[in-house]
Amino acid sequence: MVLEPVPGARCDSESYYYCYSFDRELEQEWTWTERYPRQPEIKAYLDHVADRFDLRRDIRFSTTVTGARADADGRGWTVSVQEGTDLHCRFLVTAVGCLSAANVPDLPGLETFAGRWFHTGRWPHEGVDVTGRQVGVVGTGSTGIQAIPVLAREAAHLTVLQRTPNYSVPARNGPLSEAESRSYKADYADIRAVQAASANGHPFVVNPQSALEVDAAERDGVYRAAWERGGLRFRASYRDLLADEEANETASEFVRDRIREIVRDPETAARLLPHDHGFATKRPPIDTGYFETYNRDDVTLVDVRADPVEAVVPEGLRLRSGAVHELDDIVFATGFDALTGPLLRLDPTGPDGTSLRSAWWDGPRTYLGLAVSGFPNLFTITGPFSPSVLTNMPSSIEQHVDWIAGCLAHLRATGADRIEADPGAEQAWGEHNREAADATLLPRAATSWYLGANVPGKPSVFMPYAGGFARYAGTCADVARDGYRGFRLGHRRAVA
Ligand code: NA7
Repeated sequence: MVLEPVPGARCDSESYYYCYSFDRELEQEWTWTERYPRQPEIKAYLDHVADRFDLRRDIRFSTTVTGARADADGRGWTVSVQEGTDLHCRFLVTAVGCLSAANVPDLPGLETFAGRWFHTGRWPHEGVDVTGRQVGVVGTGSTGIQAIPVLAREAAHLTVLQRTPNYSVPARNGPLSEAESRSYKADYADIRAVQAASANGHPFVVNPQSALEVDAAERDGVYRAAWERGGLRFRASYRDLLADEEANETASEFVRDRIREIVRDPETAARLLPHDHGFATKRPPIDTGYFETYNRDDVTLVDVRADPVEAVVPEGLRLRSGAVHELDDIVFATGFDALTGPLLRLDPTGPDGTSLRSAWWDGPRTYLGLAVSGFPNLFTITGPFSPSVLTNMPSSIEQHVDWIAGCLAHLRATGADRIEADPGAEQAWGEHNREAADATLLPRAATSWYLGANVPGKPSVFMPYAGGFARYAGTCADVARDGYRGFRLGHRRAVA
């Protein structure tokens, strides 16, 4: 069977809120078919939105931006594209995504591999057939965990090369009934209000209790119910799961117990037990039959923390010990150069000739994750130090788009043609980010891509804003209300 798109890939927010909220009619007319849809359904939705709001006439498709440089007076940008001539604009808004720069391990010998290799972030549009093949998967993050059960069913044999054992909670995916669709459509006003007031842009309330203020039996009941319900809501079982190590350990151990229960071979189960970080301190995956897959005879789990992948050889992957895993196909589910990667690959240049890459040599600096000092008239949707990947992404994207649109309207109304983040405001925002992250357990997960740890040589900086979505959106609104506090606005002087 041709696996298209990426095997098993689903969004991990539920469909009824992994969508736009700006139009009440749009909410009512679109009906999702599954709790967690596949890429083709999400694409069909986006096509529908593009047509419904007549957006295509403003989009140039199949256009690769190769660079952007600010005008010397900081009042405009020249954007270079691979196809055609340069473009000029007054304001440049990047929407390059947080997880779009594929992280392919820099392994010697990749070009000598006799089989096929793929990165999940660059899966061929026409799909891939792995029927009857020896397949290796490198990586057990959200993507690997979703792909592994599907690849195992199709391949002759699947070898999973795991560096860091991960937690996962069942997604409990399934079709949405007519009654469920009617119910969420009827409740949209309330759903959106809960999302707006939440820490993560999800429409559920975090249990205000501490995991430590109830006895073990009650806690077990709460976790079991959350496990059965499935999805990211498990994380909302208690308010302190991401703030207190002891509280977190109760959830971590609950998931470890489920792994011990599901996986029949005790050695494999032991290898799958997460031990170096707490539940949800790295991005928490949700899955469909992930741990169960290790009960198959045609699946092998290899620990590449103890014995790392050292090279690609024509026959497959060679580990440091010299062991070679013979493979027909290698699937790198090795994640992304997150948050900063897509912006640094664009590498805009400011009015004084400074590139973003040199300005961020030791890590990102932004004001609100929306703007960068030294780069006037540039806005970065879901940039570093905004809540972005810690939230339901559509919520964060809409909040940024609305804020930027409001800012542009303000500039136009007041005759300003230049806006730049103040370096002092940017520095204070960076410090606030560090404090917000340090108030949680999130920076303690040493191998987290939130910290850039998955990309060799990347500066270790906790990149998403951990202070919560509602609080962040409130701050952005206050900044605008205070006349764009922390920004320098410029008006073109009248020519005498
Ligand atoms: P992730 O979550 O970054 O996972 C990547 C996985 O690949 C993770 O298990 C890594 O281990 C592993 N990895 C990366 N490089 C290597 C090398 N060189 N050798 C062995 N293993 C390696 O990416 P995903 O695509 O799964 O998910 C990204 C996000 O997309 C997801 O969270 C959703 O928000 C959507 P590590 O843990 O670093 O030891």
